Amino acid sequence: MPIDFYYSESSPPCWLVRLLAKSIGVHFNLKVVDPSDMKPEFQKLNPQRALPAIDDGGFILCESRPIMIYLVSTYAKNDSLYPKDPKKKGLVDQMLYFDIGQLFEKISQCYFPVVFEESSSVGEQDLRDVEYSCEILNKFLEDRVFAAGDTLTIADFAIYTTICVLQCFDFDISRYDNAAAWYNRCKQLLDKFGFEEIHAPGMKMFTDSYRAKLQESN
Ligand SMILES: N[C@@H](CCC(=O)N[C@@H](CS)C(=O)NCC(=O)O)C(=O)O
Repeated sequence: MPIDFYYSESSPPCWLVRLLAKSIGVHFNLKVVDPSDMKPEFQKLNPQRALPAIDDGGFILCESRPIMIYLVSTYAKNDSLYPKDPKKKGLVDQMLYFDIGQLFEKISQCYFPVVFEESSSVGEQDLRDVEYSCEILNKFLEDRVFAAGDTLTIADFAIYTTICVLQCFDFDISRYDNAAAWYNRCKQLLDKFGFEEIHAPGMKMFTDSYRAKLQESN
């Protein structure tokens, strides 16, 4: 039975789950939810009122990263994307937490008020926080091919999507050499699973909204 996937095109956490699902051959029954008009039926599924969420034969799961872990653990042919080995798994978890708690957090604090709210410029300190987060990512990637070591894992799907979001805001990632090289490696490997369909529409929306707001203020 296909898994119901509740999502919005404008939601980066939804992008990374869809990309991961495609890469392991999991088919989703797509259910569009408007984030600004969540119906009571959806709120029953997720009291946090946030996307994405899945319904796998009555098993409801929310939060993009745990959804990725569940999908790989249940449906992937092997554990390479989320290793069972405690040390390898620990490193993947570390990078997932770094992404959600630091990198994506600082990017959203800096730019989402411009994209989604009334702000028409980014704060200096907020931008410095994004740059600092990118410096940390760059250090993590110093001796690594992928986010958590030598092989592709779900941490790459998450952080790649976060950096895609950052690309919407004219942020120059090439200043961070390890991160830039890793981003290009991921792009080559991951985009074939559906970048045009999954990431591109939301990225265009972010880019257009950001540039329009900045222009308004000039
Ligand atoms: N940590 C959550 C974040 C989920 C989240 O914030 N989703 C946003 C869309 S990007 C949402 O549904 N917002 C609805 C709202 O704020 O009402 C995850 O990764 O799944």
